[in-house]
Amino acid sequence: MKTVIVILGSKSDLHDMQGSFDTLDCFGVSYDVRIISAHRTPDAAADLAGKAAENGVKVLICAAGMAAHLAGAIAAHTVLPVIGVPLAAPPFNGFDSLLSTVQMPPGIPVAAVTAGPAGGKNAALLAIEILALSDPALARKLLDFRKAQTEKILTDDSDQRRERGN
Ligand code: RP5
Repeated sequence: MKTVIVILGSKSDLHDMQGSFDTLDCFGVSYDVRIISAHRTPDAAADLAGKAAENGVKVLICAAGMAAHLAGAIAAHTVLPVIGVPLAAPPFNGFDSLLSTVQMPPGIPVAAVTAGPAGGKNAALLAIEILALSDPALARKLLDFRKAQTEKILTDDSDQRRERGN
């Protein structure tokens, strides 16, 4: 078992979560991907979450759309940090999954990130930040990432100003 598990409510969520996989790969963080549904495979969800800590998992990322109870259902069975990614699906395009993910009752927290594919990337970064609390090499990679991100925006700004002549 790896330090991070990315759980998807459906195979149809794989594409939206590519940014999560790419980011974890980029930082060299090992992870497993599972397709487990809070509603359609509730026993598997409880089993995975209940055994995660003893299996060495440190953070769980849960991505789901519609009535997105996956992150909450996983959080109910573990005290490990759970990050929820609300994905967009018709007809409410993610507003439904946002509320289902973020509106946890007091006592069972879920760290809900951005709705949609950007949430996949942010969930991975948040998981990496949690792991970096006890991993100085990973913390340095995060600082390098932030620096490169800042430099890219500054370069984009100077490039576009030069192209526009201002
Ligand atoms: C959710 O329902 C899944 O996470 C997915 O976003 C949505 C639709 O699932 P499928 O019908 O594509 O399996 O549980």
